Amino acid sequence: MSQAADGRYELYYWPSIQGRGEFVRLALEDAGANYVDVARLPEDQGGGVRAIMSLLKSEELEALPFAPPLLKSEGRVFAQSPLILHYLGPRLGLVPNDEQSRLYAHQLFLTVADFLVEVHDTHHPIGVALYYEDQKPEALRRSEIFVKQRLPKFLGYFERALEKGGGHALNGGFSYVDLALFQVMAGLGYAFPKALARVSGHYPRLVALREEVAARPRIAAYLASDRRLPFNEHGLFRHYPELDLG
Ligand SMILES: N[C@@H](CCC(=O)N[C@@H](CS)C(=O)NCC(=O)O)C(=O)O
Repeated sequence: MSQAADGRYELYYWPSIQGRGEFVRLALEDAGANYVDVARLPEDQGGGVRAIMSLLKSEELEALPFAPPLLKSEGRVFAQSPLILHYLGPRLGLVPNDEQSRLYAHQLFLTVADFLVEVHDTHHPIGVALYYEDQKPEALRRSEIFVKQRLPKFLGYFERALEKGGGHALNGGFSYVDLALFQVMAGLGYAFPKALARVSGHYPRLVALREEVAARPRIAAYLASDRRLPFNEHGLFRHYPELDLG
């Protein structure tokens, strides 16, 4: 199970949602990397959900993965989106070279990952195995707290990071954290359009970064392509108007 001889990266992620896999897709796309989004291939070409399940259950892996996204590269398979990006960052030229920058990028992305859990909990505060419809009152309570307290706290922190970095997350230049912040803003714009519109005046750097990233040539081409899945009500960022407490 090695990385293909041509140096191709293989991403294994749910084929119908952006989810956490999207943070990896954006990095690979922005770098123009040679990669395959394996589960989006037809099953008869080794793709589909079956490809993910067989990798998750494989007895041959040294590092046991818990959940997708998974990356196969250089003979290794590993999971956890922050770890995948920590690994890919230097290889794709998406983090400055020095150790301090790499550690700070990792710290920032881990904070994005924390935020994603809270975003997810707005629509699934009780359990992932339950339908949203079975936890609506709790989702509403959770979303009130999210919109009033947690959203401004996290966005305020990311805005401060951009201020410190001179418009990007890291002082040394564009990084995978900037791509992640783009995705956070795009996701919030889909899931909580009213709430985001109400507060976005407080976060001019995040708003500007979202536009800057969307205009990067490879990202613009990706967003216009069918490789970019639409947001939907199966992913992390879901639009339920009743939770968008603007
Ligand atoms: N911390 C992990 C979370 C992975 C995760 O929660 N993956 C989701 C999809 S975004 C999943 O398939 N979870 C299955 C499960 O938790 O049972 C990461 O950032 O990669």
